[in-house]
Amino acid sequence: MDVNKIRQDFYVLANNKLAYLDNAASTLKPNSVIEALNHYYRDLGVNIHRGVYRLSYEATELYENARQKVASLLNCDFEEVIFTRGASSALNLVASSLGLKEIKENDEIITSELEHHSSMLPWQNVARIKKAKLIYIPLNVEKKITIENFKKVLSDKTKIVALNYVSNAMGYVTPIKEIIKLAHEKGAKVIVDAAQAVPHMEVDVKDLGCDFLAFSGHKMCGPTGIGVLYGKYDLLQEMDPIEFGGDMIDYVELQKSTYKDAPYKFETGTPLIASAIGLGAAIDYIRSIGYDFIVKHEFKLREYMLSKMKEIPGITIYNPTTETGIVSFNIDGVHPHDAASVFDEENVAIRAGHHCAQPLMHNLNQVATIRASIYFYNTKEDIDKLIKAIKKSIDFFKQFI
Ligand code: C6P
Repeated sequence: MDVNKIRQDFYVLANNKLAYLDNAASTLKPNSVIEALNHYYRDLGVNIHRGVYRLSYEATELYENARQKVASLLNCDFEEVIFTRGASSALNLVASSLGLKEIKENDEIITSELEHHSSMLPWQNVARIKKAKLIYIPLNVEKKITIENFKKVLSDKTKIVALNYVSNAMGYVTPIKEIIKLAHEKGAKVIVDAAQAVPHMEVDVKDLGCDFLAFSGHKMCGPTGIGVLYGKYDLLQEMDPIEFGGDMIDYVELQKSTYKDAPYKFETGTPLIASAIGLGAAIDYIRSIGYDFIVKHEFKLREYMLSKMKEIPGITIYNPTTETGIVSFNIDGVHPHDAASVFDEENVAIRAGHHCAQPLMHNLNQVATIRASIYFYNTKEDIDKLIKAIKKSIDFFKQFI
């Protein structure tokens, strides 16, 4: 794989000197995805499932083909793929439907301080409403989730385990397969937030055995406004919809109605047609690159980035043992937002902030960090620009410290 050739597929990379290192927030979109969106809007532009004419048939086919592409990516059945607005909506759907129905007073829900708010807050809400207990796995000294610590909080009262597969703030990979096995032995259901996993590594839901798994399209070369909830079919069938209206019904009477089977009972109203089609194109694109290449390339760049960073005195790296392409750090004495402004002058895009993981920031004793996150189209030159920007920030701000 020639990364310089890959970069030509991305307008921003082909036409700009930007070192784009904010891929955990959102990735750039290749031309093929933009063309898929254009095709729908330009050549079709109609609604699906309802129209008895060719354009509508064609749009319906593209939309449902995208679902099939997701199913084949995750190794699940077509009916187990629900399109949502993003990972957040997907995670909220499980909590609002299954959570509010099944959780009882004093039941226990396990999550972690390493979660993105979207994996934690829906269960905080369920726990509050149902008077259940939200239990946090103690993080180890590196701030990782370990099996040993998971076992300390797992009990016969555990009904739900809601955890990330890859932490968006630290880049750690949760030992999720083993956790799922242990949770199932207690009869608990496991919801995996895979928003930072699916874009970067092969994820096989049958192999993991998870009950639910969520991710977003825009973090894997797809459009914004599309995400996926995978759920085991039997569980989805038992769950109630959380939105009611068009397209999700079987038969409507004045006082009661029946709904379609999963996944359609969860996709109310005109669905995210263009975005789903765009996600299908993104999956094709990522598969043409291949996860083998993505994993190897990101590993090489991460090692390079960490080795260069470690040579710079005056920076603190919070996750020196990161297992993916995410590195969180701070320049001693410099607010991350100030550093980010200097980086921007150097044409380096990173994220500075709490990364929607405020409890983790409290745990780190920080209000915010600088986060550099890589993807398969990044190069050593991007990392060199980052290192130069870090050195420039240190030079510039030392007069104020
Ligand atoms: N993290 C980040 O910069 P949405 O916003 O619904 O597409 O994805 C939410 C989400 C859920 N889980 C994880 C692990 C995530 O990383 C994200 C999104 C972005 O880290 C935006 S806050």
